[in-house]
Amino acid sequence: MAGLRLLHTADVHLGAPFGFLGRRGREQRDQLKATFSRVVDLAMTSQVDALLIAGDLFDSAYPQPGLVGEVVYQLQRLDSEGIWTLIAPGTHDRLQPGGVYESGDLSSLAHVHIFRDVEMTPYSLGGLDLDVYGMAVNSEGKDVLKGFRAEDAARWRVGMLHASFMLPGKVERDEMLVSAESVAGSNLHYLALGHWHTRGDYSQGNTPAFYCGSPEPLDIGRGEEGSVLLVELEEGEPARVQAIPVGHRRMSRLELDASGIGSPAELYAHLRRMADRDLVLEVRLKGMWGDDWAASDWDRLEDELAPLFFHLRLSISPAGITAQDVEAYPEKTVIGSFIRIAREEMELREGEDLLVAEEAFRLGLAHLAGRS
Ligand SMILES: [Mn+2]
Repeated sequence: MAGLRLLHTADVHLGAPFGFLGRRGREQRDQLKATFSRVVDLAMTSQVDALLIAGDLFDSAYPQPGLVGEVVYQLQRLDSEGIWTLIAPGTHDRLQPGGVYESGDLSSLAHVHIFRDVEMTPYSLGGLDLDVYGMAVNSEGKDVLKGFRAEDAARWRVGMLHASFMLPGKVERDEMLVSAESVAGSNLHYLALGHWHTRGDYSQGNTPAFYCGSPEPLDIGRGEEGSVLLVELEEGEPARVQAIPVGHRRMSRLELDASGIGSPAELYAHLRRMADRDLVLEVRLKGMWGDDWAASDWDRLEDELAPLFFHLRLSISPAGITAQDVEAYPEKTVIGSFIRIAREEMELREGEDLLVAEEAFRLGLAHLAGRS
């Protein structure tokens, strides 16, 4: 009996705004399209039977018509080769009246199927002796595979879900959940998961279950490369699941303790060595105490280094202000009192507000230290 080859992707987030990248957001939006095109290339060169997209292909249920046109073009390339594309609407591109999955642009292609039911529903690909089970996101917050068992009718049984994997004590609530127990009892040969943007193996019992991660990084994290999964199923053999890197950029957060670095010149050298025009780097500095650091011109450092990266952001971590640092500047001094007030402010803020407070703190501290 012939085996089955699948390419598994999810969380492409086409059209994502990338506001945190400032003027480079548009370039990263274009990169997502280029990376998706690479995924389609890979589906063709790897001669897969089907491309599985386990949710959040688009960043929104109402993407720009031009973007939908690009995706129709890409899926046409697969369609003309007889390669199937199976799509589960996700949380970002959820099924909505008049939304992208109702307009018909995508589903007019012969080899494209969109799962529109809000419970696991099989779609049979007769020529491949394959049943694919999938669903659109519902918001019941329950284990969506509870009691589910794929029927033995077809030779191959594959599932697609955009859901969080339940980890007792850690992950227990989300719109869609799936439990270890229900995955183990699903009778599927492979479960393609989406929703978490980092690749991971969540196989249970005899059921291989994987998050493929985003093909192109979306958020600043540990600098993982974007990838897709090539899944090969053969009669009587365990599934072969192989990560294939397709991402172009990396996004990384770095915490640096200035006291360990030594001096501003050494900090410059440290960051200079990391220069990479495809790297988004957020550096959080802490422990910059002493005159050397207080007098350094952070804006100039950032301006000097930024062109060597795709995007660079330097910020002072409020967590870096230790009790000891505060001790170094007694409360009755201007700096000491400023640090105490600023720290209280930063504790009350989060997100963009926190970044603004951190910037004010950084400038204020440099200013005061420069005068002392
Ligand atoms: Mn997502």
